[in-house]
Amino acid sequence: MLAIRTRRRKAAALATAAVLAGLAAPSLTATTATATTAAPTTVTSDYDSTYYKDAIGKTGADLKSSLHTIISDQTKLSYSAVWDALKATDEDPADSGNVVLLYSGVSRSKSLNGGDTGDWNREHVWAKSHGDFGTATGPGTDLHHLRPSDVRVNSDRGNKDFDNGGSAVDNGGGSLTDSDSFEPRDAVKGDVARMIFYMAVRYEGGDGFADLEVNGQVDNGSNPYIGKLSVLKAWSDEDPPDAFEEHRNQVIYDDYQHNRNPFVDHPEWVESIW
Ligand SMILES: [Ca+2]
Ligand SMILES: [Ca+2]
Ligand SMILES: [Ca+2]
Repeated sequence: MLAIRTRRRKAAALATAAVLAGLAAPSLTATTATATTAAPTTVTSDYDSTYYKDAIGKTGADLKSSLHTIISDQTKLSYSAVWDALKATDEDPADSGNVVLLYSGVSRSKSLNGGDTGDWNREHVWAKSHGDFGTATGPGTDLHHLRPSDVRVNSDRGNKDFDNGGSAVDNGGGSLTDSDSFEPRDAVKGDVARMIFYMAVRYEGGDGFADLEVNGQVDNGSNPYIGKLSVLKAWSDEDPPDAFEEHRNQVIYDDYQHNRNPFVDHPEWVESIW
């Protein structure tokens, strides 16, 4: 998988270099006689001709609708099964006995899952009160937005929306918070944004759950919305997917839910839809 990822990166880098140099992509000059300008920079994933084939070429609402259909075909976990799944998806690459905690960045023993101070627990990045989906099998057990978090830091985040600003969270790894919002540390800002965007596409009012959507506010309370859209888009740009985020997407796809977060594979789709 690492080799595949590397190839993809190299291909993307070459395509970008070609565009920067003002060169048309070779495939365009070879197959399209009327091409007179360089192709826009495109992102490719290993799943474009298979998993994403019905979405490729679409934009905006059509893209969102197509992705919803694709990613809704999934296996669903019970809330108790989430514990062991997170031990796999968020394993510390440097220590297989540990998981990496989302907001603090701390590496902590997998065996310290629980509810006491010093434990890690199951953080719902899309706060479960925003749409009131709880921990029933469904959005409340969807691994694509569940992450190990320090119990106290999880409590400090609570059900706040996301925005820039505030004061430092205790042992929060650089995360900030104020009365109405939470700002995760820089290294996971994009991860958080892409988890939120996944949830907005995956949950469209079916399955007996609310239609989750992103909006421009920070005081959403129990409404099925999370903000702040402009900030989440900026975070996605500033913190593109890295090996850890891509690996957890792959583990969820291969071993658990068998669906993918499209925004980890195609971060540019955020801008197309929102
Ligand atoms: Ca605020
Ligand atoms: Ca990141
Ligand atoms: Ca939705």
